[in-house]
Amino acid sequence: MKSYEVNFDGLVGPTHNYGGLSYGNVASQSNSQQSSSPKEAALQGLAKMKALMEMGFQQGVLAPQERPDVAALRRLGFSGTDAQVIERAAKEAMPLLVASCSASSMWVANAATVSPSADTADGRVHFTAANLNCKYHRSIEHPTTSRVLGAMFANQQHFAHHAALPAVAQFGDEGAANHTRFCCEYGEAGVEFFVFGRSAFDNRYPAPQKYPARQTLEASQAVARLHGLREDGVVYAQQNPNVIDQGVFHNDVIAVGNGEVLFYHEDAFLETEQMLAELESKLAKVGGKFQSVCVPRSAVTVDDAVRSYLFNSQLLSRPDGSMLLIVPQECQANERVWAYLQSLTSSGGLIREVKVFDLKQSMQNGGGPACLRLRVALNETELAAVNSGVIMTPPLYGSLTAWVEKHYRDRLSESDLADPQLLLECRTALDELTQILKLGAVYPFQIN
Ligand code: SUG
Repeated sequence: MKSYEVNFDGLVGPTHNYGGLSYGNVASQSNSQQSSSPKEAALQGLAKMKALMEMGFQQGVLAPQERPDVAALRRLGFSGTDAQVIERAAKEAMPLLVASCSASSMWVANAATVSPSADTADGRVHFTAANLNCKYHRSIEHPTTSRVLGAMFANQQHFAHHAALPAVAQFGDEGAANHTRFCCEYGEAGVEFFVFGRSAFDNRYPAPQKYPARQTLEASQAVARLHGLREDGVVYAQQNPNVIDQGVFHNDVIAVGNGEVLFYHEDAFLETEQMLAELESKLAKVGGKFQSVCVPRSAVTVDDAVRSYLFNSQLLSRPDGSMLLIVPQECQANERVWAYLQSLTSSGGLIREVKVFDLKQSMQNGGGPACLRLRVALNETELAAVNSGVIMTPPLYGSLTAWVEKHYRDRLSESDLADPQLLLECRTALDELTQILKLGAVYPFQIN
């Protein structure tokens, strides 16, 4: 049976702004308080989805969330009408209003961890929504994420959904941003590669000194258990704590994998040799030949990687078996990174082509091409069971761009977040969106 990797991209929400909310994420910190363009951000994301669809890849879309999250503000003690809740939060605790307005759900690589049916004990595709417990503004995403994923992958014969792990730092889980899968064909059993930043219960694993390690070993192990993965089908590796301290807040800022290939930076992991050997032997057991492409620090420094987001690229398989790398334009702007990419594609290896995209609005908050997509490997039968409303087509692209043009503001700055009108605009837009994407009622304002 045919199988595919379907990329579901997060649609940028109408409140996209630069809140400076993510300590440890260099771009988020350095662009704090700048004014944003939600409209441009959403159109940039849609342009990437359209381009991939036109290149022949399976492309889907994942809906944004209701923001400001008034219910979250109410849980923090703000009361009155929705407008009063927003006004009071703006007056008394602006950082909490800013957090409740973040459009961070656009980075859907963090929405969930997904295991394809060929890897799981019950033969279904498993999803575990990420608790995103490290940052308050992200920790409020998972209830709606679960409802949206449930509406997209509703068929229980093929899809199994797990609630987010316990909401404590010991089970800090950032979803697919620290998860990669190696395989021969997407529909065949593969090896799932979980990268963690620290252990919550075992102090033999070193932790970073400066910035938080968001993903714990124990969270990754829990996800593997929930999904019913074989021991032989899982490899765990620790991220190098020194690179976390240099701004590599997720593994997908320093490594990306696809098919039988891992593309990574020399400094990305601890115990790299052992890890590569385990990946090679486990992939061999399912008939695969593991290949790794290591980018040496002499060619590209960790700082270059953090600034350019070279590794936050999408590594995609072309029909002839070669691979294509989708990179943000910041890679072209960095001389060393661009020179490296030229040498990589002309070296005769598997990665033959690089395509550049302008995702500046998202990049300024630390979200590159790979952050914006959730990969779901599906066979033909499973793909047919996905809610067809979320699969990208030329007419859907047309409807979504018209919807963005109609509802989104050109500019947004911090003071605009205090305007209760923004909530009404967001709800009006999302109500229409759930009809366009055929999602049914998924948002708090549609349910309560
Ligand atoms: O969690 N930025 C996100 C970026 C997530 C990128 N995802 C992956 N690497 N997979 C984060 O740090 C910034 C929001 C702000 O500051 O307004 C933010 O949440």
